[in-house]
Amino acid sequence: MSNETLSNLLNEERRFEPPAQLAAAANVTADAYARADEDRLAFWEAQANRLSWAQPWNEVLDWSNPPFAKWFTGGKLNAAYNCVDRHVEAGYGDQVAIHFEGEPGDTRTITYADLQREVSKAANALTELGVRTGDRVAIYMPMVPETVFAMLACARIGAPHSVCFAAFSAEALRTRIEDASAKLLITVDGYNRRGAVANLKPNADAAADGATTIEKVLVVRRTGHEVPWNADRDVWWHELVDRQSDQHTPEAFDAEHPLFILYTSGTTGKPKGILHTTGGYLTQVAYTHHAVFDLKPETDVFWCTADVGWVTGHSYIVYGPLANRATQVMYEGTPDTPHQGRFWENIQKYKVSILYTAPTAIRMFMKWGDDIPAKFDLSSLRLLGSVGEPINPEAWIWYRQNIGAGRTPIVDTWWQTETGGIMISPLPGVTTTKPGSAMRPLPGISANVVDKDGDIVPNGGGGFLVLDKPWPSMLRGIWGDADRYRDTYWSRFAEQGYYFAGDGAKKDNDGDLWLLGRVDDIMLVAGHNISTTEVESALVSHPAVAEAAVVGAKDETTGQRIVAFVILRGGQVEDAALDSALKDHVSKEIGPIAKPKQIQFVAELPKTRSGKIMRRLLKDVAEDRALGDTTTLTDASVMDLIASKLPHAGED
Ligand code: 6R9
Repeated sequence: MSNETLSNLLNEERRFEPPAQLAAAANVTADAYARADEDRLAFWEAQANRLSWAQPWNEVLDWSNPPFAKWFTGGKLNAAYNCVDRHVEAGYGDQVAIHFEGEPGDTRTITYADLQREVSKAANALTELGVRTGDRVAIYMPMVPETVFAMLACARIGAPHSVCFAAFSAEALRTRIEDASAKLLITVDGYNRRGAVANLKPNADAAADGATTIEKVLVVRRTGHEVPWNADRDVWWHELVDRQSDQHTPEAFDAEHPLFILYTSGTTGKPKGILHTTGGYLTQVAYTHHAVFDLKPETDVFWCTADVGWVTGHSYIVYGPLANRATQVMYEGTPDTPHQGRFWENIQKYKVSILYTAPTAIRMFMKWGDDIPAKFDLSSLRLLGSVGEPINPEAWIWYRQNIGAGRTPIVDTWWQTETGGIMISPLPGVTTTKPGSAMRPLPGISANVVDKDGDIVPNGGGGFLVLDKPWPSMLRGIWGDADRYRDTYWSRFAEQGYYFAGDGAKKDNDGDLWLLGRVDDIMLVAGHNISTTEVESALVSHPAVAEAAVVGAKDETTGQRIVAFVILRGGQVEDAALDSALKDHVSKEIGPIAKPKQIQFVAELPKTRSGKIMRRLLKDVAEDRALGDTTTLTDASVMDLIASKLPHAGED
C-alpha cells in the first residue's frame, strides 16, 4: 500500500435490526461485550466451562513467550469426548447428529449414540494399525460421515489429523503428508460429484508411493467401483473398523496437545501447516458457534455447506456444532446436481433452520436466477451465515430476500484458518447489521485497523486489519517452522506486538468494520489505494452482474489500471453498451478514479476449492504473463478460457 490509507469509498445506508423474537431468546445478549471487556480472561474461562474437562487448568492464558500462546495450561480434556460421549451420557443418544445426504440421493441418519460407536470403533482400529498419541494421520476424504468419524477418532487417541481436500492432486497431498510426516493415510475409493464418480484412490496411491512416511492406507468404500489395491499397504475400513469393539475409553490430553494441522496456501505461496491445539480451540469454536448461530440443540437443524477439507468444515461442521450437540446436515455433492435447486431441496427436506455458506455460492445462485429457490419451501430458515470472502452488499441483500424471505438475519463472519474460529461477526440477537459489513469483534476478541506505521486509524479511515490480543483458538504456529510463523504473522507490526492477518479493512463512521480483501490485491491507481472488494461490490450492485473479480494490471501512465472480469446474471447480453454502462456505474458509485479501464465478460472465475477468487492468476492474464502456481484451483481449464477471451495488454 502507498502512504495513503484506504479511504471509505462505498456508502451503504441500509440497516437491519434483529428480529424481536430472536433477540428475546438469543443465546448471547449485549451484556456479553461489557463482561468480556471488563475481564477478558474471566470471560474465556467461563466459555471454557461450557466444555467438560477431566482436569481443571491452572492459568487461563500464558503469554509469557509471544507469539507462542498457551491457553488453559495444566487443564486436560478430550475433544472427541466433548463432541460425542458427553451428549450420550446426558441422555441425548437418540438425537440425530448428522443427516447425511449423498449426491445420488442416498441418505444416512447418524444419532449421537451411533456416532459414539463409530468413533470408538475407528479409534480402536487406528490403535490396531499402530497409531499412537502424537502420530500424524493424513485424511484425504470427501464429504461422507466416515470423514467425521476419522477426525474424531484421531482426536480421541490424541493423533493430530491433517485433512487434505479431496480435490487436491496427488502431488499436493504428497507434499502435505511429507511435511507432517504422517504415518497413516485415510482415504476413500471414490465419491459422487456432478453425477459421476470421482476416482480418488489412484491419487491417494500415487501420494503414498512418493511419501516415505506412510505405513498403511485405510480405505473407506463409498462408491464400490473397482480400485487398484496394494495388499501390503491397503486396508478396507469396513473390514478393519467394523470388527472392532464399539467401546473405547477416551484419554484426557493436555489443553495444548496438538489437535490438528491444516494446510493453507491462502491464495499464494507454499502451503503452511497451521497448527491448532485442543482446549483453546474447542472453547472458541464451541462458544462462537453458540453465540453467532444461536443454536438451540433441541429444535435447530444446522447446515454448513463448506467442505470438511477447509477450516470452516473443521470448526463449523465437526468441532463447534458437535460440541454444542447440534443436529446437522452433511451433503456430499455439488449445488447443481441433479438440478440447480439441490441446496433448497435439501433445506426443505431436512427443515434446515440455520444455513452457513460462502459468498461465491450466493453469487452463483444469483446468476442462476431467483426463480430457482422460489420453487422450494424455505420457511424453516431463521438465520443465514456467510464466510470466506467479503460479501458484496448486493449479494447480501439477495441472500436475505431470496433465501431468508426478507426476515432472517445474516451473520457475515470474518476469520481465517489461522484464527481457528470466528473473530468478527454480528451477534444475531443483538447487532443491527449493515449489508457488507462483518461489524465488530465478538465478545472476548480484540481487533483494530492500523496504518502502515501501526497507528490506529480513526473512524472513517482504512488500513490493515490486526488482532491486538491473543485469543483461545489462535494458531500455535506453523508445523515445523517457528521462524516462518513469526515472519508471516508477527513481523509486520512487531513493535506493537500485533498479529497481522493480511487483510485490508476500513472502519466506518460508527467504527464498524468492512473487510476489503487481501492487501496483496489492493490496487494503486494514480496514487490512490483502491480495494478490489469495493470495485467488485459496485459492479455487483448493477442489476446485470452476478459476480465480478477486479485486478490492478501494470500501466505506464497510472501505475496500475483496473481490469474487471464480470459474470452476468442469467439472460443478460454482453455488448458494448453494457460494457460502458458498467464502467459508468462504477464511476458513479465510487468515483471516476475507480472506473475500470477494461471489462471482460467471462463465464467462470478461477477459484480455490473454498471459493476464493484467485486474483493473482487473473493478474497474470491481464498482464499477459505465464500463469503462476495453479495447483489449488478447482478447475484449471477456466484459465485457458479466460486467457483466450482477454485482449492482450494495450489492445483495449
Ligand atoms: C474461514 C476462512 C481466510 C481469508 C481471510 C479473508 C477471507 C474470510 C471473510 C473474509 C471478508 C469475511 N475472509 N471470511 N473476508 N469477510 N467474512 O475463510 O479461512 O480459508 O483461511 O481464509 O478469507 O481474506 O483472511 P481461510
